[in-house]
Amino acid sequence: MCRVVDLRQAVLAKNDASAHELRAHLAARGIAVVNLLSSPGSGKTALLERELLRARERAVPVAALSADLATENDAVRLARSGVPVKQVLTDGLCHLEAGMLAGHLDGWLPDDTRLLFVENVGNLVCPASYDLGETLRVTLASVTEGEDKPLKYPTAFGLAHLVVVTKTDIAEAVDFDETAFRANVEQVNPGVEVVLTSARRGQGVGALLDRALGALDGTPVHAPVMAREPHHHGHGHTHAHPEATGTTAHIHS
Ligand SMILES: Nc1nc2c(ncn2[C@@H]2O[C@H](COP(=O)(O)OP(=O)(O)OP(=O)(O)O)[C@@H](O)[C@H]2O)c(=O)[nH]1
Ligand SMILES: [Mg+2]
Repeated sequence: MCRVVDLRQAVLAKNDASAHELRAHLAARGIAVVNLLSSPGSGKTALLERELLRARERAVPVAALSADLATENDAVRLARSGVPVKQVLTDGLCHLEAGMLAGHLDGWLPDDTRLLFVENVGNLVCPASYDLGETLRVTLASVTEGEDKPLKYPTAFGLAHLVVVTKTDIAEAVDFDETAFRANVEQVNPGVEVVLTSARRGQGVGALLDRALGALDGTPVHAPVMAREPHHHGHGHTHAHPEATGTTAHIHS
């Protein structure tokens, strides 16, 4: 008899269970989580720095957690805003997992927090498959990355509740085609909102805060067509991370 165990699916199924638990825990505490996903250098930290300052101005209790493979650079930048900030080093892992996040929140996240911003490890592949129990999943792309990225990373853009374009202040210099980008986003995630931002110039700053507070107050969050499907052990499954299927590991016994 041959039993086939799909390791990747098992890992994702375990993460889904932790995410489910964390989502319920955060909901009970009245906390919304914003999970920020993008390739390295898209401007996650830069935009977040502005959003945290805006939150302070508006007296919204927020906190931020940043994940990277190495360095505390982002936490140092974010901490200048004066809000509680934590840096997580992932020890080589290219994404955050729900269980890890839950462990880091324990004993750190202040009781009065309403919004927690999580800056995921910079890449558009691994983090896309891991639910963190977030209320809002935001996928960012800078104008320098090319209009085709939503098509190349359909899971990251397809599961987003909100898509953010960054660095619009340099859009002209790199011939960014906004119409083409929007059309590509629409292909993988029909109806999702696309917000244009420039952390440099302040354009679009406050959009993340507004959408997250809206979600906390009951404004319906966009429902992506590419719904996250439950991950099961074993074969015969379908799942929503097509660009990563080539890395699936199997054990035959
Ligand atoms: N022109 C311009 N540059 C920006 C803007 N936002 C960020 N940058 C620059 O882009 C570079 C990367 O920005 P970060 O905020 O560190 O990007 P990140 O996505 O957090 O990067 P990782 O955490 O390493 O994945 C920096 O040199 C920023 O100064 C912007 O709105 N306009
Ligand atoms: Mg960063």
